[in-house]
Amino acid sequence: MKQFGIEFQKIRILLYQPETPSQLRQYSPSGKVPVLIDDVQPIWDSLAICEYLAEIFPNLNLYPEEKIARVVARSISAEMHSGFQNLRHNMPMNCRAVLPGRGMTPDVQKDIERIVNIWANVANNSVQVAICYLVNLQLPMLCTHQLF
Ligand SMILES: N[C@@H](CCC(=O)N[C@@H](CS)C(=O)NCC(=O)O)C(=O)O
Repeated sequence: MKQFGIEFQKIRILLYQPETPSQLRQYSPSGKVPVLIDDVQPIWDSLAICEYLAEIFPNLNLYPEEKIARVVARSISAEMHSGFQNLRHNMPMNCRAVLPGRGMTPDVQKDIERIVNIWANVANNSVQVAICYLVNLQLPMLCTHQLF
């Protein structure tokens, strides 16, 4: 939102603290971040937030204008959102966590190769998709911000 000049206020909540679940529930029905609250309505999932912003700010072209580039951008966003379970499980984005027994496995390696492959194809085929995708990666850092 910052990238596109959309005004918003940020609420900071420390994750993984004893009081975190009750604090998150004040804003987010799922008890997770990110959540964007527009007026009184929460939108509580990163992809839903991206889609919502694309819908209410059509002039900003958050997704590419060109149909095929848009389809590819949406497919990548959806795959990123629902996929890579082995990578997420074994190498979660928590810089303070110590996770004995987790780390690189053959399945994690496959997830990483798929991500590299997505980027290689995007770079070869469509600059517009790449720009959109980079921008969308920033969008989840919306309203409620996690602190490590
Ligand atoms: N599918 C959700 C995932 C949300 C999610 O797992 N958020 C984590 C932080 S990245 C969270 O809120 N963790 C806090 C908790 O589970 O207590 C999305 O992308 O919005």
